[in-house]
Amino acid sequence: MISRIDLRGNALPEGGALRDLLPRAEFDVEAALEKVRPICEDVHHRGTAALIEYAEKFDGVTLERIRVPAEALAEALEKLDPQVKAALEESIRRARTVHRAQRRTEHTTQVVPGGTVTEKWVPVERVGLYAPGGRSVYPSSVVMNVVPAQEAGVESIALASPPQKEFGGLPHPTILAACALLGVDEVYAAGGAQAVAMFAYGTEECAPANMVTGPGNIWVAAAKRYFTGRIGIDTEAGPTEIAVLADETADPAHVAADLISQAEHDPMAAAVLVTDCAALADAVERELEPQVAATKHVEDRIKPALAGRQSAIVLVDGLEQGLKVVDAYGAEHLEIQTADAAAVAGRVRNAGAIFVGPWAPVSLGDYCAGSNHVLPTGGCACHSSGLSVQSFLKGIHIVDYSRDALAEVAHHVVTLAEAEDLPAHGAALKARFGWKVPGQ
Ligand code: HSO
Ligand code: ZN
Repeated sequence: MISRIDLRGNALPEGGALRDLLPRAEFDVEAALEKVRPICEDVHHRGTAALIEYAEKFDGVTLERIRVPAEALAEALEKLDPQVKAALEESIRRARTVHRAQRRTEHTTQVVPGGTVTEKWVPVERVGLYAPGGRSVYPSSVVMNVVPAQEAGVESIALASPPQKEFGGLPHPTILAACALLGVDEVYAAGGAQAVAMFAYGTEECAPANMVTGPGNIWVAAAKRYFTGRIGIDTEAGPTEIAVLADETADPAHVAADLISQAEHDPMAAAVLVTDCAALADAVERELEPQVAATKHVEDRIKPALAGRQSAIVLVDGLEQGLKVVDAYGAEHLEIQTADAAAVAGRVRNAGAIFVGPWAPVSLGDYCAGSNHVLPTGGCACHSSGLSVQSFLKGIHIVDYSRDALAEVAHHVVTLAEAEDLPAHGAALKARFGWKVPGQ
């Protein structure tokens, strides 16, 4: 059901070459760009009318307007299963606790007497969040996007989610209920690239946003790429990934369950076990069979995900090699199921989030750890972070120098300006000191 990559007995290649030996899904956003371009431009030129047409074409619903009425949000919250409501509230509470601690404070550095640089943090003014429909109706992702934006102090938060035929053209009721729980009242029934275009350009109903975040399919990712530069985005979300670094102390039943848990998302999802223990590898493989058979999304998602070339059991010669492999892979989620897991976790450089020891499965992080589950995929964990309060903040340097403080350094500025053949830069200082720069 899952392939093996045996790296034992050899010195591992470095960096990129090692990464090339490891499995990874292909997610060709570039190819999708050509298809989303005309949709985005159509929304630009025809606004709501275009969105209504796309809802008809892609979602099979006839809408009169895109904005979801306030009563629909209130009704969805009223009808929400009380247990789901309690669980979402706990998820929100924990996420708020963690994300509140990420807030940044203004800091002033005195560089020289009379010369300061203050770094001020300003939230993005307006953010559009995307919540997928179809097989990925995840109210938990609404929580993971809204909470950091709110804790960052974003004033205007709107959410878009595809209209659902079976719910009369509204987004899925649990998405609406999650919005109501979080106090987000500006919601649109729009999906795919057209929803991203609505936020990027604005329409008659929806003011343009400065940033769009949230998971989505390849069309959403392509639209985000199309608008990069015009608006801010979070990282492009590809299919979800779990890597488990395990030794002989790991429980094979738990490792198998955790690999399956993320394979459940998508036939392209990746599940990778890295271990130095061949007996554990065998035991995990034995566990996979019955556990897969006993679960739900077997044929359409789990089996293709585990059997796909993006998933594998990777055998290594010991923990040091294991760490090299997980660092080269840069998983979205990395579990450490080894002896002294906390110390091992402390040595990992590249991962979206790290789950330490036997009692921190990825599913905990998906819902109720307090951590964020919008994380970098496709190896982007080698250079990027998951969603956080910081994602919604802009740092601004405020430079404040007195005459004396400027005079003290003016000759250096003029020298550097001349070295770069930019004499007008130097002239801006000379003009202030009667064209004779002190110290020159
Ligand atoms: N594991 C997914 C998030 C998710 N899981 C939502 C369940 N619902 C990507 O981090
Ligand atoms: Zn998940």
